[in-house]
Amino acid sequence: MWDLEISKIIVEEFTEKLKKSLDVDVAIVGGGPSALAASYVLSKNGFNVIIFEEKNEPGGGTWGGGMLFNELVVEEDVEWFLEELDMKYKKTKGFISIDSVHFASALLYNSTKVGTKIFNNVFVEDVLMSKERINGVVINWAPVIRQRLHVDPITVKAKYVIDGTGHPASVVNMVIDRNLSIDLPLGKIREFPMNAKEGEKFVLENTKEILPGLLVMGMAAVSVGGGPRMGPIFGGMLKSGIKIANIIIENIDVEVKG
Ligand code: 48F
Repeated sequence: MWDLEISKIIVEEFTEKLKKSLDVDVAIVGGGPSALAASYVLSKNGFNVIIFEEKNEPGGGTWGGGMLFNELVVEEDVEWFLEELDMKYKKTKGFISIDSVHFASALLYNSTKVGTKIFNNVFVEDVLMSKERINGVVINWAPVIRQRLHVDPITVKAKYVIDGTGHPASVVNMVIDRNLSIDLPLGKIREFPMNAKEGEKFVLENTKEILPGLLVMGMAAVSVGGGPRMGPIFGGMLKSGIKIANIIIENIDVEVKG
């Protein structure tokens, strides 16, 4: 009976995928452009990478371009990355312009093609931590959280957790809520008004490991560092993801205990 077979395939394959994802090298929270760039580089280099995205559609703030004009801009120095991902784009006025739907889908396609597993509709509600470091994340179905159902989560162990949650820097906020002191330059998570040129520089400078096992990238790095937002220019997001991937590639030999 087809209907039964179809259901069995879905349940068995998903279970298999989730089982393999319970103990990983890198868990990324949020499925925006920085996450997709980071996961592409990490997976391509043989790391076991998962992304948890609370929405049905991963891609974060890419799909709508600027004010729903579905076109976005990157700097010319990321052209090599667009080429590597086989994207179509146009050089204009010293920048590169790309259809935002094409950009989002190319990132998603390439990241998953090299092995990243994306779990959509999954909300990261907490972190796993020992005295020494952040050891993973605590997950639940996003609809469970939205409906405020009284259902316990499950945990995922990871050598590194990356906060790729964009403007709210949700993971860093969770850690602060747990009373762990993080050295925030402004003493709190804060973003400044739009300034594309400064913001693009700032995001890269503030992309780093902020606690053992916890790294920040993309807009989360800007909010944590206290810098200006930059709107619909996305080169900094790609470069931030690539930078965080390279930081991890150079340090991955950590032993995760607990
Ligand atoms: O905000 P977002 O696109 O992250 P990003 O990679 O890129 C920022 C740009 O889109 C844009 C910008 C560029 O100039 O300013 O804003 O920093 O994507 C973040 C994703 O994280 C998800 C959220 O739904 C979004 O898709 N997210 C946030 N908190 C959680 C989460 C959570 N606790 N669990 C799972 N997903």
